[in-house]
Amino acid sequence: MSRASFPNGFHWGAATASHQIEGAFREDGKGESIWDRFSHTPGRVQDGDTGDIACDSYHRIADDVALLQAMHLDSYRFSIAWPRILPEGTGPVNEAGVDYYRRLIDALLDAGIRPLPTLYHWDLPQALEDRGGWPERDTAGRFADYADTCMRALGDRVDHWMILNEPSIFTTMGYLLGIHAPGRRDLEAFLRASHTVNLAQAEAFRAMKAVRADATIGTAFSMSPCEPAGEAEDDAAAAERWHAFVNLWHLEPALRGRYPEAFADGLPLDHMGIRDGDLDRVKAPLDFIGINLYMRTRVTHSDTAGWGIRAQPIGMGGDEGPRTDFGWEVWPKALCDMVMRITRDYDTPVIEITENGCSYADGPDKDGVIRDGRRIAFFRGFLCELARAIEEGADVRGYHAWTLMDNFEWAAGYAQRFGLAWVDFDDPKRPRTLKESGRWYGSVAEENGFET
Ligand code: IFM
Repeated sequence: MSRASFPNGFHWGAATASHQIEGAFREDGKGESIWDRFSHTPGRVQDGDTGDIACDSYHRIADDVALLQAMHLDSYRFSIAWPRILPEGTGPVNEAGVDYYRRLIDALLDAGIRPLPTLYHWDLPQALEDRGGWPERDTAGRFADYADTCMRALGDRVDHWMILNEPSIFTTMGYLLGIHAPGRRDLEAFLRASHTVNLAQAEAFRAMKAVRADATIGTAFSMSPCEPAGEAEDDAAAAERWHAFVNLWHLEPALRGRYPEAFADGLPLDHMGIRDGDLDRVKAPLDFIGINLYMRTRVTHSDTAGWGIRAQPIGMGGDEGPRTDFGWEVWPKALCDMVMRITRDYDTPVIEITENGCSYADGPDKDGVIRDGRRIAFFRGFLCELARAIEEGADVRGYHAWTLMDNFEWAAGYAQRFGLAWVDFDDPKRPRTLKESGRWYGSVAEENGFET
């Protein structure tokens, strides 16, 4: 028997996001977000589900902290709802909203848990979407003002911050494919949004460092190792372009002040609204790279696909591993491959795994026990691969399971359960019960590793 072990001081955590857990969607002065508007629009979210109550975390700080403690976790990644702090996206600060996060952070600190807030996990104030949303360049400045507000309000008690969650996902799903809020399908809007988001990331970074130069600041990037689907050379080239587009589009500008070569015939710079000096403006020497990873991606060359990228991802992962209830292939090696690629290509940066997890619907049996062995197998596999990457030289400082408890899974509503704890959405008190996977993960955190 051997052991998957992790460095001393390694952070074990869980992740959530404001709109997915908080509820209280119009309480204490909170403004409307694009997800409030989107989920209240019939036909947008499965079963007509909304985040109006979600896990009711706005009223259940103690329950959430107790769950983290029960699993011996020492890091909690949550997000701050921009419209709770600035209801109109700009203008006067809503002190009640700030107070909620102060109480949450203080409860975490009292429990010896590191708060790791993300400034933007997809709940743009609707008022800003009404003024053009992310495709509108001005949104970058509004975001930097919001970042400055958060750092001034909470920087006395939070050392580690994340700017964005999965910029490539929220711009693609929200502005190109229309599957997520605000539900637009417009290539030009998407291209402009992706550049505004890169400006926003860098301007927020500078605004935050101006308030607290010693803060540790990163972003959580959605990543997936891209493999050629076939033997042909053009599949290999297509996989590299897709890698540039899905994994590096928001990282390379920050770290190197340039866009990666994702488009077969050159970058659509004019369509992105890039102005002179912008490639300097998008630079932000992030203190760490957050990696959110769920699966690998297989890619084939296609002359017509990918809006000029000429690459077509196939399916949800490959077709060798088992599938989660969401249909995503379980392929643990993807984590080691991705971490090592970033380690090699960016000179061994500090990395945190900011999300990794799986959706399985397993619920309480007749004794009330949630036997989700498939989730344990998932975490076992991925954590073994993470230990391998660390052994091979990657500088990984922490791991955050997605997610602390079942919650609002965006367009899938409550139909997909990713939690380490089961939430009873039929009960107004939203009771949480640790699943078997939560117990297992807790033992890993307590022992900083596990027997394989
Ligand atoms: O629930 C999401 C999360 O908000 C962002 N990353 C992927 C998760 C699972 O789909």
